[in-house]
Amino acid sequence: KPSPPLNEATWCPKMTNGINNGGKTPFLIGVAGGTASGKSTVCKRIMERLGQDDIEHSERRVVCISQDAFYRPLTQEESTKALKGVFDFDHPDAFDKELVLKTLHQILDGKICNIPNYDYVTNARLESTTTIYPADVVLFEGILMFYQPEIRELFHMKLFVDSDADTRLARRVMRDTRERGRALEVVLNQYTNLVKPAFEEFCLPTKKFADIIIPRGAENTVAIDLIVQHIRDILRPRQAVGTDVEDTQHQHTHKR
Ligand code: UZR
Ligand code: MG
Repeated sequence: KPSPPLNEATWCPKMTNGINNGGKTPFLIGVAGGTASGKSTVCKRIMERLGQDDIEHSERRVVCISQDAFYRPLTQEESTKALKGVFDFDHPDAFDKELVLKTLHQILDGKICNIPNYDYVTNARLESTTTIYPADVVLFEGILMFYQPEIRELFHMKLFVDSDADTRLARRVMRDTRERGRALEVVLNQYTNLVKPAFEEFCLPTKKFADIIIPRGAENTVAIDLIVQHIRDILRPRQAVGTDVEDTQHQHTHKR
């Protein structure tokens, strides 16, 4: 096997002791885009294509985390507003930025970490948490993933899912009324008064930070295939074209 250049981090097979040894780091992919643009679905497709969706969490080499888990706890007053649909969940301040940063650093250090579980019905964190095990590739998706420079600069690859606003609104209405038990009027008011203006002010301007913009979201299988192929190439050690990669596929090199 060729040895990696000294100034590059090398990733080894999955570690089970919860601690990374020697500065090895997973490949971190940020996925941003407006509400209901298809961020979660794009991540799911990438996971599927890399054969990671139907295996035990602790065994996964690719994991996906949502920014939803990082909504900060609300005060009593904010919580009352949230129940009326007038709290701004699309503003950067709605998120626990410190926890996002801490989690990303733990992931980059190859450590096991626990993240909150969020309940959209009560707009609050649940008692339970989710354990994130060290993996080779970590996808982190959310509307404002590229807003804060400190967070943005940690990603090795940045994707922006760019679906039409009317498509997003249609999906958002379906999701909020069916899955989150909200009244149509509340959903539409919230969209017009809070979601749309915040998208334009905070999310859309971060599109320029993306390495890849994916039009039409999860429907765009060509883009998803290209990204999956790129991830495979990055994770594969450098070698002559056409050689067998089966036994070396668990060793990766990439720049940090
Ligand atoms: P995605 N959101 C809720 O509806 N309720 C909450 O408790 C927390 C967040 C919404 C939020 C944002 N806006 O538009 C959306 N509101 O979740 C982001 N109101 O999630 O990217 O999956 O659409
Ligand atoms: Mg989502």
